[in-house]
Amino acid sequence: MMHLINSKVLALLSALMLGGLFCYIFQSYSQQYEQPSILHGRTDVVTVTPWLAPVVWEGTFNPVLLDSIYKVKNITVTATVFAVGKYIMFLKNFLETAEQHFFVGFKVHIYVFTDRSNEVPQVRMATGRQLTVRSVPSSKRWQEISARRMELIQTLIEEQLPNHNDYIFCLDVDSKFHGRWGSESLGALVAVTHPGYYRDPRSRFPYERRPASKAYMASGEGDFYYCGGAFGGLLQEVHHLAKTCRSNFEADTQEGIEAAWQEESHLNRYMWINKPSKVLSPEYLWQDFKPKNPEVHIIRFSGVVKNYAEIRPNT
Ligand code: UD2
Repeated sequence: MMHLINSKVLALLSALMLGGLFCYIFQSYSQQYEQPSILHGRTDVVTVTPWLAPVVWEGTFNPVLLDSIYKVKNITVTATVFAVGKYIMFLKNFLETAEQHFFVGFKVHIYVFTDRSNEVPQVRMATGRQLTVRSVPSSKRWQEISARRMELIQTLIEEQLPNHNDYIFCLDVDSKFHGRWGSESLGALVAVTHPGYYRDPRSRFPYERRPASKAYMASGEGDFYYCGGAFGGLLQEVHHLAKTCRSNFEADTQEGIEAAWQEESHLNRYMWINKPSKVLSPEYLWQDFKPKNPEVHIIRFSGVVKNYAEIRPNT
């Protein structure tokens, strides 16, 4: 009798275990996630541009689903960051927070461009993530440091990054990650709307307004005002962007012109002509000194407060 009960209990337990195993396998392979809707979603913000590029806001995407799409593609995400002169002081925070939030679980390669290689902090990086330090000359003008980035990004892509199916993001160093920045941001050409201007009419955007400049934007032109501090996309697209902005910047220099916001002005002209295929909301580059607006549910990356007079080589 006892023997019979034992075997019944055993059979029941085995059935339960098998059932659990089946559910687990079924769930992992069937990729179950919340049903998408074309009727319900965020209504307080615009989530698509008039040229039908997504505008990425919290609540418009499923991170687990997106990661599973890009994981199988085995992509590498490169990030460039410049830390010239005293800006090296921002690098530790940038790198440490990137470890916590920037493409976690993906292959990431960060290139640091600096004139102070010996001051690059040691930051522990997870498996699959690496850092390369590149030496660049110092400069007496911050405008030049900021603007020369396009040239160095162009050369990096030409010389070091032959796999054109991969992605790159070019980021300001005086910033920190606070929340996820991941596969939802991937696209052919990606721009971030500037936190200071996204509520303004285009007449207030600080575009370059002199017709003699190659960054010129006439009144009535322009979609958004984009940040110079974060942009990216497929390597071949960003290569074209960097090459064009660099060549326009140099043509301006020949004429004795420096655009109002250096390479940011050229980037804005470029994005007006070559519409970004994905637009990132100001969640992707906020500014620490700005209080959070209600439509911003999460700040993912933000510029730290800095004393320009103290850190720039010139004023
Ligand atoms: C804005 C843009 C910046 C750039 C600049 C115009 C944002 C958030 N920032 O910021 O990307 O377009 O206007 O030129 O959109 N740098 C050094 N050493 C220096 C000076 C600059 O390494 O001495 C590098 C560093 O990576 C820094 C970047 O250049 O993050 C931009 O310089 P910035 O942060 O001083 O420019 P800012 O705040 O005016």
